[in-house]
This record gives sequence, structure tokens and C-alpha cells, in this order.
Amino acid sequence: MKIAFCCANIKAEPWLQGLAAALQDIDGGVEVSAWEPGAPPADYAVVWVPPQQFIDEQSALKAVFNIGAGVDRLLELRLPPSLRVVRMDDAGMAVQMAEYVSQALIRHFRGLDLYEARMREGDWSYIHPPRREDFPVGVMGLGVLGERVARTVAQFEFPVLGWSRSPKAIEGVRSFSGASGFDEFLAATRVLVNLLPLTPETQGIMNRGTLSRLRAGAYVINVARGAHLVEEDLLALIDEGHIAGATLDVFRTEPLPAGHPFWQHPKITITPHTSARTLRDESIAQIAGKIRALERGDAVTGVVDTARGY
Ligand code: NDP
Ligand code: OXD
Repeated sequence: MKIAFCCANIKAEPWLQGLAAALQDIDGGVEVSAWEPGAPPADYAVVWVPPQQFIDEQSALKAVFNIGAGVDRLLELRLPPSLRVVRMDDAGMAVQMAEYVSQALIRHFRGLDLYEARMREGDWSYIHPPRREDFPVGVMGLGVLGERVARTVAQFEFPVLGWSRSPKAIEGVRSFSGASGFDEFLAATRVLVNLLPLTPETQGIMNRGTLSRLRAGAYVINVARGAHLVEEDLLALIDEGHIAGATLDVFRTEPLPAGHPFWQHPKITITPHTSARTLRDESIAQIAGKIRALERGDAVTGVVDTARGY
């Protein structure tokens, strides 16, 4: 079995060794190599933002494994309609996302930034504790990551709402779905968490129109994709006082360009697309398990519906 590794900006060697070790006992043996133009056809591919040439040349793939949860960049390529695209599902990302969103929410809710500034000035004074009921958290996208985030936040006894394409039954989460449920979801939300995939339907979904419908004093946590947010609209709504601030992990242009207003904005906390990193060992174990399942003819989870876009 041949496996081609084609991941932009990722050191190949540990992946090649890890995949070879995880599949060493497969029937007929395994050869894992970093792809180069003109390489012989592989049976499986492990990719992150591969070039179109890779897809065009590798026409015998039984499956392509995307080593991230989001497949938006991969689906920008011309893919053969029959190509099976498999994304990472969880593989250690859900717990990271839950801790990242929880810290952003709690930091805002408890006023920890303000305390930090006061402590530096030797100011030993308290902020009146806010009421949890006044901070309903709305999670857009209740998939592998969003559901985990919603359940975790519910543990802290915040009211939790969720919005997805299809209705969900998640304990402690009020579920809204589809276009018809969106307005009610927004109107009831104070802290908006975005965990949608980037698709033509969700591009720019956080804009003046939608963000204005959130409860006054809203807070935005974007951990999905930069193109979900109309950045200028967020800045304007913060200036106007409708939105209290934001924690942003993803941006329209990454790395965030020098001079971008987000770098220095006092009400915006930024991180460099790091809320849930791909974990190599967990990902290799998941990919190897799925290759074994596919070889046996079994179904695997995480297969992308390329027409739907996630
Ligand atoms: P899933 O595919 O498991 O979940 C997607 C969710 O979004 C589903 O609940 C789906 O609804 C919902 N959804 C999709 N389209 C719509 C729509 N048009 N309207 C309403 N709901 C919709 O994805 P994951 O949870 O694994 O990942 C989510 C995203 O997080 C990724 O696509 C990626 O962009 C981002 N991400 C960011 C990372 C970071 O470090 N910042 C790391 C990892 C991922 P339904 O359930 O009904 O299908
Ligand atoms: C992902 C990401 O999609 O890292 O997994 O953003």
C-alpha cells in the first residue's frame, strides 16, 4: 500500500514515520512518502492545503485524509466527484476547543481582563459579580466540536443555545435549526460562539445584520474561519457599543497583516489560529484506523459531503 503525504508547512518526517509504524502490519506492507510532482500513484493521501497538481496527478486514491476538521481550502480545488474526502473528527481537537471557548467566555464574564489591569495598578477592588442568566451562550454549529463546546459551557451553568442545520437533542442545550430558527437563536444569545464550517451558505454569516440582532452587550468568540466574520461590521458595532468585545482565533487573512486594527484593539483578544491544533499522534491513530476499516470494506466517520461543503 502506498500513502502520499502532502501537507503545506508541516514537517513531514514524523508523520511519515508515525503512519508507517501504525500500518506496518498491513497486508502487503506500507510505503509512506512525501509527495513530489511526478510521484507514482498512491492508494491513500494525507493532505493539508495540497496544490491542484497533487489532485490532478493522484488519480487512483481510495481516500484523501484532510488533517484538519475544516475542509474549505481542500474543496476549493477541482476534485474528482468520486473522490472520498475524510476529515479529522475530533482526534483531540474537541477538548482543546472546549477549553479555549470556556476560557474566553469566563474571562469576559468574570471581568478578568479588568482585574488584571487593576492589579497592575495596585487597585484592590471588586467588580459586582454578573448574573449567569444574563449571559446566554449561543453556539453556531453543533457538530463534533460545537456539541462538545455547548456541553462544556452548560457545565458552568450558563444558559446554552445551539444552532445547526438539523435539529439536535443535547442535554442542557436549547436547539434551534435552519433559517427559520436563526432569528430566535440570535435574539436570545449574548455570547456568540462560531463553530460552523465555512461553506457558501455560512460565508460572512456574522455581519452587521446578524450581529445587531444579538442581545445588547454581546460578545463574539470566533474559532471557526475568518471568512465567517465581516471584520469591519464587528469593529463598527463595538464602536457603537452594541458589542462589548470579541475573542478571535481566525481571520480573513492569516497571518493577520501588520497594521490590522485587531492587533491593538482594547476590546478584542486575538490568538494565531490555535484554539484546537491538529495533534499528530491522535491524528495518525485515527487515519490508520480508518485506512484499516476501508480496506476491510467498512464505513468510516468523517466522510465529507462535498456537495454540502462539510
Ligand atoms: P462538523 O462538520 O462536525 O459540524 C458542523 C456543524 O455546523 C453541524 O452541526 C452542522 O449542522 C452545522 N452547519 C453546517 N452548515 C450549516 C448551516 N448552513 N446552517 C446551520 N448549521 C450549519 O464540524 P466540526 O465541529 O468538526 O468543525 C467545525 C469547524 O471548526 C471546522 O469546519 C473548522 O472550520 C473549524 N475549526 C477551527 C479550528 C481552529 O483551530 N480554529 C480547529 C478545528 C476546526 P448539522 O449537524 O445539522 O449538519
Ligand atoms: C482545522 C483547523 O480545520 O485547524 O482543523 O482549522
